[in-house]
Amino acid sequence: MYVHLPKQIVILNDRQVVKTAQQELVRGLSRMLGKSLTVSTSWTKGSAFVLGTFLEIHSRAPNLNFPGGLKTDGYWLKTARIHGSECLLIASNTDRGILYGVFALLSKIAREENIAGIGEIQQPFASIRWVNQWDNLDGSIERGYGGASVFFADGKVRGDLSRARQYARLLASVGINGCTINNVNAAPGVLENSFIAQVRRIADVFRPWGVRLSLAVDLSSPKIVGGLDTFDPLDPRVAEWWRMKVHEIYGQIPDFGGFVVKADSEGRLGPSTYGRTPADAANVIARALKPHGGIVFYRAFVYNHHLDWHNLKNDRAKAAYDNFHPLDGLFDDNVVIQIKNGPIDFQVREPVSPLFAGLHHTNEAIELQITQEYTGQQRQLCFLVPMWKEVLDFNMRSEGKDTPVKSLVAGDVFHRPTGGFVGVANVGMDANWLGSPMAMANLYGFGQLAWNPNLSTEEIVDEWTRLTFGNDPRVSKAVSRLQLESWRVYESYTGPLGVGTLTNILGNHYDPAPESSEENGWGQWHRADHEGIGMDRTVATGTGFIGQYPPEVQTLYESVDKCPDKLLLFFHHVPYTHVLHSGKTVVQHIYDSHYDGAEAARDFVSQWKTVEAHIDSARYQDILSRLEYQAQEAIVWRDTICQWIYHLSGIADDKGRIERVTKQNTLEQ
Ligand code: GCW
Repeated sequence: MYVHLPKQIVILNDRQVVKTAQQELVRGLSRMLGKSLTVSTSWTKGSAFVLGTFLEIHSRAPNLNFPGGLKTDGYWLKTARIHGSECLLIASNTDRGILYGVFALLSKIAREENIAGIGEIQQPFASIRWVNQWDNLDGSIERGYGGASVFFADGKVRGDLSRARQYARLLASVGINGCTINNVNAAPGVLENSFIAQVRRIADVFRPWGVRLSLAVDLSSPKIVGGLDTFDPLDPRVAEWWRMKVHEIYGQIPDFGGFVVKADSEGRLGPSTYGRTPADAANVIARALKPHGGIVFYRAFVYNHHLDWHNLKNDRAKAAYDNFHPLDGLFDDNVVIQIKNGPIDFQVREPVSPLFAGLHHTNEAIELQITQEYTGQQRQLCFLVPMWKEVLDFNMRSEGKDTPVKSLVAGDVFHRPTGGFVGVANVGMDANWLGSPMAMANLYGFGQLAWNPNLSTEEIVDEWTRLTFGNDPRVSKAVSRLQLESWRVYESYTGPLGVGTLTNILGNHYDPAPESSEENGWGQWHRADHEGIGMDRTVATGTGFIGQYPPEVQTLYESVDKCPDKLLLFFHHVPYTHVLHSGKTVVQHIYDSHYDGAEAARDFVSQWKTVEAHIDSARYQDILSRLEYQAQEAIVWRDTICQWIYHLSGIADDKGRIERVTKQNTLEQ
């Protein structure tokens, strides 16, 4: 199919990222098609791949009709006759866009797509497409399940940064243009002069891939690192300290991206120490970054983890909106409020954060979690793109208009200068980056959605599957099906009906331990007792959280009758005998859901076995043993949660399954 492809590449400049693009094209075509291409910087006659900016190509081919008004980093793949020969143009307004265009072309070839006569324009939905890594300087990664840090070891930047370089390549291949390399629970030491010189080496390996580096910083750094007696954001000495520090960083890293700030959260110091607001804190840093083009990502994950659990009106879900909505309009234009998708914390199912509709004069970015902290930690299969799609497509009806979350975060609705997507990736040194080969679909999917949230889940999973396992339809169908079912299945045997993930929140966030959520100040409450289950977050009788949404969304959630079953227990406390829209009682739904989920997890094993003859045995065995393990874990989950509910409610399972398990356990004791 690709016999007529050009045999030479013409690059119209020799800037670093374009050189990377050229090298990728040479490498990709040689490995996939066995073609060897010549490279030239001057455009003579003959058929060629032509890599350049619109301006550069225009100056050589003025008669071509160029697409206008493309967003930054958008690209054009175009077959055109130039100087009498057929050429394939890979053009963009930026060098990074040219690189993305090359990756897109290679992806098409890998998936055996017909590219004859191609004429395709792609452009990113938003300018911010970043990942965060929660890497500690000792080389460990908070909530990382794919091995040690690719950046740090023993308190220093690694000597060998080849994996960091490959990571930048991986990120660029899915359109990601920024990476925060250290944990948001930031070690102040990253801002020591000696450390910045080390970080510079990481920025140097990112640069050829168009990935900007940023750092998570501790707000008390002016005191701890700078030796001042304060870190009050309104103190001029503090402002000057940030200004000088930023100046120093840009001296080493001229394309530095900016800072991520976690403050007044989970024990981190913050502006509240001095009675100041997040806006005061964000702005002092933003002003230091502004002349250099840097951004501050200020996280909205600010909440009190010592909430009084006796008080039924207390609600952690309200914290982000309560803290940030009143400050709307007070943040500088190079501040972005980074908001987790849900109001609690990356649970298997949450409604969207109402804060997305609560900021009209402030930039925002959505924070999604690629690393599967509460969703099986890469030991269990949980493909998160379907969840993210639901979140991004959710229509907030802000001011009574169509305002899906994706458009709010991109800044389109309220005409903000910037905005977008941040994914907590936490890849590590493991050969497959995330610990499990199947989990990489989440990183791929995050990149694809950040570029174009209008892609369908099916398209994304099909592309990933074929790029990863090849084009055999028997394999791609089976893998896609597993991925597509996995979130629903994981939810059904862990925490259905919006109750939360029910993991051990005081420990590993993995094993089932529903009681760990209650009777402590963390606020991940489900309020299950002998009468009923769920958090009453209504305006009428509950915490009032629902009142933070725009009116039409309030109407949807406030009434127990309208509230969708999948989120019922997030918003309402109901008796176990409450009848769902499905016609089942809550308690029976819980039992059935856990049994069906465990059954479906077992079925994953049989589905996987169908591909045995069609993929390499190493990956086949690896994934097989993971799925077998998951099937066991699903039974542990099923029995733990069902027995817990049975003991609380005293209501028997219609199908008599729980009583049998309980009896059997009693006999065994
Ligand atoms: O859910 C919590 C995680 C913490 C994390 C925190 C956050 C980096 O359990 O490990 O800290 O979220 O997002 O800041």
